[in-house]
Amino acid sequence: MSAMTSENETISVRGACPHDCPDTCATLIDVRARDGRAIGFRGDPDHPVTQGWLCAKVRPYLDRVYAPDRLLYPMRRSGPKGGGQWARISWDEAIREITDRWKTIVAEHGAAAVLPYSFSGTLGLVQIGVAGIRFWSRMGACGLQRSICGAAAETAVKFTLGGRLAPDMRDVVHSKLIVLWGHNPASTSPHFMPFLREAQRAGAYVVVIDPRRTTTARSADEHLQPRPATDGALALGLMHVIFAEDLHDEPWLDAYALGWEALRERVMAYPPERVAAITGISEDQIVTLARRYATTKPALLKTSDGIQRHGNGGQTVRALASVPAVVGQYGVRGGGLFYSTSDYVQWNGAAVGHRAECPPEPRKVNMNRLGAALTGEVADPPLKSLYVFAANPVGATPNAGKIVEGLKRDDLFTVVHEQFMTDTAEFADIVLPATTQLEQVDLHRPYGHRHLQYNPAAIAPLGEAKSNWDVMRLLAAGMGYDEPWLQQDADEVLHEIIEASRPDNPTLTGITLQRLQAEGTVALAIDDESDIPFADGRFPTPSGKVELSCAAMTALGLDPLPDYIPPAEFVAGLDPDESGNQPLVLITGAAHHFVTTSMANQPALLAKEGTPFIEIHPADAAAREVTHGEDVIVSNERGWCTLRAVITEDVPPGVAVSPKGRWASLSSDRRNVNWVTPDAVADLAGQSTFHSNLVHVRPARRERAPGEAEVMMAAAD
Ligand SMILES: Nc1nc2c(c(=O)[nH]1)N[C@H]1C(S)=C(S)[C@@H](COP(=O)(O)OP(=O)(O)OC[C@H]3O[C@@H](n4cnc5c(=O)[nH]c(N)nc54)[C@H](O)[C@@H]3O)O[C@H]1N2
Ligand SMILES: Nc1nc2c(c(=O)[nH]1)N[C@H]1C(S)=C(S)[C@@H](COP(=O)(O)OP(=O)(O)OC[C@H]3O[C@@H](n4cnc5c(=O)[nH]c(N)nc54)[C@H](O)[C@@H]3O)O[C@H]1N2
Ligand SMILES: [Mo]
Repeated sequence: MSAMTSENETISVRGACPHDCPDTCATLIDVRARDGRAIGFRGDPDHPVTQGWLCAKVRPYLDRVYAPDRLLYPMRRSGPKGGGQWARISWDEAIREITDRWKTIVAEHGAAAVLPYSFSGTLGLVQIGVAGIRFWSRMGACGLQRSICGAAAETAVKFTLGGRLAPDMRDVVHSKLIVLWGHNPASTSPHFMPFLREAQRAGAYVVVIDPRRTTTARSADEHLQPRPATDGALALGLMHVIFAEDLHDEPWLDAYALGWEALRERVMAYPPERVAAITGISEDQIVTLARRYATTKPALLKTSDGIQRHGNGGQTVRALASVPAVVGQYGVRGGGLFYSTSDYVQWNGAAVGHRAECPPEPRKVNMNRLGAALTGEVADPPLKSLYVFAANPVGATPNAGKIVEGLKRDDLFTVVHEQFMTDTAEFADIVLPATTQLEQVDLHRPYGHRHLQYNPAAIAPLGEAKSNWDVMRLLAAGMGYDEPWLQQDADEVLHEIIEASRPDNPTLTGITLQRLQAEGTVALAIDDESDIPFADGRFPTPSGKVELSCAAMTALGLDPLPDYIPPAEFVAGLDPDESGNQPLVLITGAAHHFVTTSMANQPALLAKEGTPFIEIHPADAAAREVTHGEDVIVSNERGWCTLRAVITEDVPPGVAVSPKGRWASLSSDRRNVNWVTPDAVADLAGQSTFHSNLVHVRPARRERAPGEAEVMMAAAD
């Protein structure tokens, strides 16, 4: 080997993309032997689903890892909260200061006054799963209801089918009809798209149901644009037609479903004319889709979480999950429901959390109500400390203006563990530097395919960055907790959980930590019989059947049958604006080049996404005298923000779209769209209601919004 080659000799390390996406790509990191620097970041071509290519947002990952603005050292605030003045401190000082403050708070108010807030910066078992439970349980800290994303859908699918089991995404090539319902995989699950294209080339018919003409919708055979939050009615209407025209599969329902006659009774109330009035979709389209769905087999219904972020989200997903049953499409290759694969492995809860060895959880705070919780809704004891990791609530959580108000409290002690100075980290008392996936160990269980993926640390931590779990170990020692399960290293944690989980998870047969370390990606042990979910006719529900009528819901005081109930925000309405315009419904789904607020500070990706914008229909723009490309004020009773108007027929009249994820600190008004999103909770599981959101839109030039003078002043200095 020449001197030149050995100078640049690299080793390739197999890893896993940690971000909140069903695809969980297998990655290859090329590390230069000479100095341990990562110089290449690629998809692993050996992965059967992700197949060696990365999405546009993760491809430039090394820009993120080596970004000049990475947080590398612990820092203490040295000016007013949010004032941007920091002093570097050591880890020892940071841990001592945090644990001293907590000891005082616990003594005065109890540990319930300390709220840990984490969500989806990483989806790893150690760095979010274990780091989100063990230390906090030991402390007896305030619990967090993790309901910002898909809680209602998860619960609805569990009630209906018994678990989140979905087909192999490659099996879509067997489908003859694919309904992508409130789901935009071209942006949010890009590795599904090549398989979808293959199905289309083989003649499959693709229907997209989404108020917005998304990238996914553009390549569909048919695009239906219901009014937001009316899909429950649409699903009930499809079932109405199917039953009325005797297209249902009665022998299948008799054998495998519970309560189908009661459901048939319920859908009587949803004839096409009523559903057309509710959804804005024509009777003809409803009837045609119902007939097509009932007669084109196999038919796959694929959905995700975007569709259920509104007041009726839980019942909407109950209705969606019922549709395949009515035509006997569960247990069929190429058919059924694709929601999530998360329950193919259920990690042993005792090994993950060690809860039985801890004090009981004193209470839970719904993460969607963070602002309210910090400003008085939670009392006795009030929240006195907030510890944020792997989350950016100011950027990503509804009613953000309230969160900022809470974070400004002088008597709130806030610690943020982050890779970057986010909108949330700005308000911290202490900021701790976090490793990226390249610098930490983890194990991933994807929600879109059936593999496990091990991720070793490919490079040393940058600066003094530490992983979530390593910080928990320091905090545990600082608090004086001496349980051995608070001091294991990441691999020891994984070994314990895998060994404890295998006896109850046939899918883990033959899977050990050692094998994961050696192979990186390991397919779950799924045999021919279990390959197609529910092919044996058994559902892991209490009755063993698809529960179209669900006794567990009755027991909780919920409607046991799916129904359509308009979200409370829509019923309450919003007064017309000063020109007499009715409010628009604002939906705020995924941006193509970010994962929520992650990556939304990377210059190359920001350049692709452009100025924060809002799409409105030409008719709505005309009525509000808004011209294409000008700034508008988007407002309601919660707050306001400034966005650039994009006038387009991609959205229907009455609906506006502004993708989530923008950083307030990178916006001209230091706000983002979450200054207007609702913190009300939905009909099931404390679900967020981002999309049942009424707003007014008016040109920024016309008049100042309330509070805008403040922004002009901020911009002037
Ligand atoms: N590029 C990218 N990928 C991501 C993310 C990201 O931010 N960016 N986020 C990740 C996360 S956290 C998640 S949970 C998943 C979500 O994955 P998806 O659910 O696919 O993504 P969303 O964009 O939230 O919602 C999908 C679609 O639902 C539509 N929608 C909204 N309300 C309604 C409604 O009432 N009815 C119907 N029919 N459609 C509606 C929106 O217009 C949107 O196009 O994506 C993950 N992947
Ligand atoms: N308007 C609107 N807002 C939404 C939604 C919507 O539909 N509309 N969707 C919601 C959904 S679906 C979700 S899932 C939530 C997601 O909301 P969050 O979970 O808050 O996710 P992000 O905004 O991506 O912020 C994650 C942060 O974690 C940091 N991070 C990454 N890895 C690590 C790590 O290993 N350790 C530590 N300590 N930090 C790390 C990243 O730098 C980033 O700042 O957003 C919600 N926000
Ligand atoms: Mo999410």
